[in-house]
Amino acid sequence: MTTQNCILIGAPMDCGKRRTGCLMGPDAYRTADLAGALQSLGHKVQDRGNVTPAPVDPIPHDRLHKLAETIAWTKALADASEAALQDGFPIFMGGDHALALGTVLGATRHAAAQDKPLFVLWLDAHTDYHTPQTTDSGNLHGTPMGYLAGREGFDGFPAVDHPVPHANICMLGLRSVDPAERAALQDTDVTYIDMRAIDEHGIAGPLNAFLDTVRAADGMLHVSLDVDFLDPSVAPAVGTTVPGGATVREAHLVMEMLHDSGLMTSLDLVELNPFLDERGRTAQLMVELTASALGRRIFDRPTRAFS
Ligand code: Z70
Ligand code: MN
Ligand code: MN
Ligand code: MN
Repeated sequence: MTTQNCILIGAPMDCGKRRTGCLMGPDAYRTADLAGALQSLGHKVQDRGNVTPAPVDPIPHDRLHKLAETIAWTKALADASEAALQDGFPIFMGGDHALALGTVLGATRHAAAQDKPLFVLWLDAHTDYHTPQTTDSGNLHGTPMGYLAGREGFDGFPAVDHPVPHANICMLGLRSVDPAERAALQDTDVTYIDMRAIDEHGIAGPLNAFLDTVRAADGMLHVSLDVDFLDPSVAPAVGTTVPGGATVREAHLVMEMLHDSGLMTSLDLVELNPFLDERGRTAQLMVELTASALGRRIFDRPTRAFS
């Protein structure tokens, strides 16, 4: 890959769900030396520090958890994202998945200004396709895909002037989908590659088909990597563990394919809860996956064909 101007942005957002700890994520990535891993691949790396949202008066709500805080983060992160995309390749060190409300909103603005279509690859056990009305948990980290696709009901949030078309969204790794999300997604042309599809077809074929559509449209590609995409046996540091996740090898393959495609333009690392980690292993794995996405490979030339 060409040398990237990697821009690390800390997003210690912890209000998207009730269990706290994701606010320590950016420090864990810095401790695991994400910057050094990218520099060793020849990239320029700039750490812009952490985003700080504007102070808010809490909005009491009978169902939604920390609505005002989430809105303030969304605004601040959208601005940081849009600005960073003008300067290089942003990597958002979360923070819970509600941060994608803002990071992807910024990407929709940047892509619109460039007159390019935006695509989103959602690597997650969950679809995160709720609206504030459909969520049972009241946890807004379960809503960013709904918001970004232009679903109604996000009162108080910034307007999504350029929603991501459903056909431009690929969700990979799904194995925990709430009934309301399932019903709403059923009639869209979102590409979903659930664990059954991965078991039947492998991960490479379906992902390549999506990347082909991004390439054909000359699109920008935002990738949002939730720790719970991975199997909890290899990535325990997450509040919502769901068995049956991606293996280390599947996850590296996805990242290597993203690198080789040359299509990825921004990346979220979300839901790492260092309080739940075992000797930093999840943070370390996330750093290694990011390195694969930025060009680390086992050998520089492909293995000779066996047939
Ligand atoms: C569930 C909800 C969720 C992430 C859990 C879970 C959502 N659908 N998202 N972990 N990243 O509460 O809405
Ligand atoms: Mn998620
Ligand atoms: Mn516009
Ligand atoms: Mn998830």
